[in-house]
Amino acid sequence: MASSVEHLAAASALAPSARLVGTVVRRKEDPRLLTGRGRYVDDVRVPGTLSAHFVRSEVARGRIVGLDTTAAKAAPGVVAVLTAADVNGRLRGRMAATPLLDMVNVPERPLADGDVRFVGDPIAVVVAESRALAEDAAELIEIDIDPSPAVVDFERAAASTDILVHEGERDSNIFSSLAVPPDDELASILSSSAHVLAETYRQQRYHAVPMEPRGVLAWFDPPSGEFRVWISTQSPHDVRSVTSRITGVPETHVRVTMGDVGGGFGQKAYLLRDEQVIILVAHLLGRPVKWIEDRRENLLAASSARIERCTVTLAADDDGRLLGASIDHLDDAGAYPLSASPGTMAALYFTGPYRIPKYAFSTASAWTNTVPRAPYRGPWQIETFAREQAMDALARRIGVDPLELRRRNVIDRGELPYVMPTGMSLVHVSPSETLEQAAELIGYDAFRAEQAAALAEGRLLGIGISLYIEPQANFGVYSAEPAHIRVQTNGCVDVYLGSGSHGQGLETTTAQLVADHLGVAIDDVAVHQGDTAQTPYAFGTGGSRSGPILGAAIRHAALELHEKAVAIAAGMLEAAPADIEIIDSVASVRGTPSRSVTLTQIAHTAYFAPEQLPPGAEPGLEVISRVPVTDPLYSNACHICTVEVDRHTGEVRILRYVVSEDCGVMINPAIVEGQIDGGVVQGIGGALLEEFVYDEAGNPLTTTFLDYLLPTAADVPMIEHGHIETPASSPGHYKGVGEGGAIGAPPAVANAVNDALAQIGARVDRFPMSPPRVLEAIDRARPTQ
Ligand code: MCN
Repeated sequence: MASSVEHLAAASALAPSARLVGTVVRRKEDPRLLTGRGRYVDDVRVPGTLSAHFVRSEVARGRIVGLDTTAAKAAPGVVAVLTAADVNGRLRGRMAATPLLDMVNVPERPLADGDVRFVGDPIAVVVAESRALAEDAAELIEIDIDPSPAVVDFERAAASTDILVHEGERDSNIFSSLAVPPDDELASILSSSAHVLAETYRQQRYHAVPMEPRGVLAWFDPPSGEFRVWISTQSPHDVRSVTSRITGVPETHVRVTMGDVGGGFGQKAYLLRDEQVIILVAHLLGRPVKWIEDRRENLLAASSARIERCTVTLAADDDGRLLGASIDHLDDAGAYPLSASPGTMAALYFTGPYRIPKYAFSTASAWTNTVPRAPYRGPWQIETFAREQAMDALARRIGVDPLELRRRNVIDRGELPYVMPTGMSLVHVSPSETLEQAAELIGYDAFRAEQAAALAEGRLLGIGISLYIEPQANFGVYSAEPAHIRVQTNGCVDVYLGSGSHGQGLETTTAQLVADHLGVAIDDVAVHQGDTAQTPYAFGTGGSRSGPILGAAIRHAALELHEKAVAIAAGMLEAAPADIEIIDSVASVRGTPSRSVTLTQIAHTAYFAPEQLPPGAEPGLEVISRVPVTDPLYSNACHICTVEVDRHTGEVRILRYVVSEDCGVMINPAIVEGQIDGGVVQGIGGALLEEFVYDEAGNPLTTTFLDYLLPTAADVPMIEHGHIETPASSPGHYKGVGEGGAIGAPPAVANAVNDALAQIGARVDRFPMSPPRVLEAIDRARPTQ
């Protein structure tokens, strides 16, 4: 991948001994994962395991008037057929994730009880000797549902009082709402400025689609009282807490292991409803029960995201300088969301990289008779999606180039800390530098000339920019991550992480940090993650926090151990600690390499000869660190892409895609770029291909990959990278990068497509921008003869 690095102040941010941090180190986990030696949930074998299969509603809304499981119960190999009557009464506590207990007010019920509320709502679970037998028996269950009109459209749901998703339990379809209305000054700015743009942007429903669907193997063993759970998750420790809470089994008796995870993208951040059913069923049966979601189920019943509407009002003066803004945001929560709306984050960060002095917002979230919403990579990204398209629309309105409009409004480094109108203080960001770097990398001005020449030949080329700030969640439980490092008695190093990788390459970046800051060879570092019996408590991986927050803890723990090892070595070598250096697990007196001891000898002393330790030193060589990172943490980036739109077929081809990213000090630039690329590909899918469609009655129409279209290698160009490294104030100065690609890409692509189409007076405002929609827009713009 092309790459351009501008180190602003990074050098001073690195440890003096840094050799691996900041360099491309090949991923330690790849030989295992690429040769099929990963261990996913379905690879776990426990003797006597039963298979579970869900029977789900085929109706979006209605009363269950008949449910006969007799024939299924008598089918070969069937151990149990369970419905709400068997399972729901066993629920001992709240189903919402622990940090969200105060934010989720959805009725919590494991299986549909009396009525169904979306297609895919689990009604019964068949447990049998094998998956095939469970699926066969499921066919024998007779379900009679008396359907009633469903509310599928979230904008209608928000206003509806005649159809309530949770009728009898909630008196409206509003899941949550928050507003800070405009004051008189802003109201006047928004009505009487030289340029006022008011436009509504709608995003379609699309899904996380992890390569490994959800899966859980739960085993409650009554004689021992032990509960084992193997699960594909982003937060094993919270799975443990929720398992304990819903079953009443003491948390000390619950052990959760996550193994390798084939992608989560937010869908696996919180324990979802059907996974909790499996845990309850395993508790009830006292036998190991496995459920591996199939692809159709994952599309139909796991979770959706991104289905949102945002009306943006932007006011600017004659020169295009932004004076004020307001947004009115609404999203679709689906029927049973177990997580909060991302609307508040979207509203708080809407002004993003621009100088916007006055701002107001309203945001709400509505229940609908559809699959529940869960977080998805950059859950709040509607703010970038709407703002960046609005910036292009405003530029067209004013008659300036979109790059120029951004240049006039982007926050410069000299203005930092910049207090956003919502009160948050932007620090350590570089929006204008990333804008300029991306414009240079793509050759913005040259492209404009190429575009004009192409138009003369009848070809439609376009260029699109998207600029954003990516906040990292670092409040409450999210502000600290633990790292436990143990130098073993033979000098090898084990690192135990409370969170775990589901594709982010944490084994590698963790080992890099430990190798550098402790002074050991990277191959001597083993990283363990995702087992609650081994690792310290952490909420889990999400919010792009492994780099900044876990990184700070790993670094701190390694430095603490380094200091102790130096003190022990100094005693052993009869030298001053200041003269000791540790490189590749050998401590020596600086300038006299022959005076040295190995880390093995140091560890031996630490564990086996405590009487030889320096005064006051504790025996052993291990540390657990949690470094709270509470200062604001923001990454930022600029995406620019170029496209060609085929005016005859409506097809969009991405020609080039450039990302200039600032995630502070990069621990591993290859992993950083891989994270960006993965996110960009998902964002391209969102802009051009992916959509989960319901008909008006709430029937899903896209439950296979034949009709739910994912981007393939042929749809994506090589992504080119530029980096700006503005150190954060946190230890190590790392900022997160995992979500940005998926945030920036949809509006960059949309702006490029509409930049191409603007040349013939056309505009697409429905997503994904599929060929028929592009053709329709071109047709609409064609002058009638
Ligand atoms: N990193 C780095 N230098 C930095 C920052 C990060 O080298 N300055 C490295 C980190 O050490 C880590 C990786 O980059 O190895 C990502 O770090 P970070 O940005 O902190 O993100 P998290 O590890 O916390 O991952 C969460 C984020 C989210 S929220 C989703 S959703 C997501 C994602 O990352 N889902 C993913 N990336 C994913 N990648 C894969 N392959 N699969 C998913 O499900």
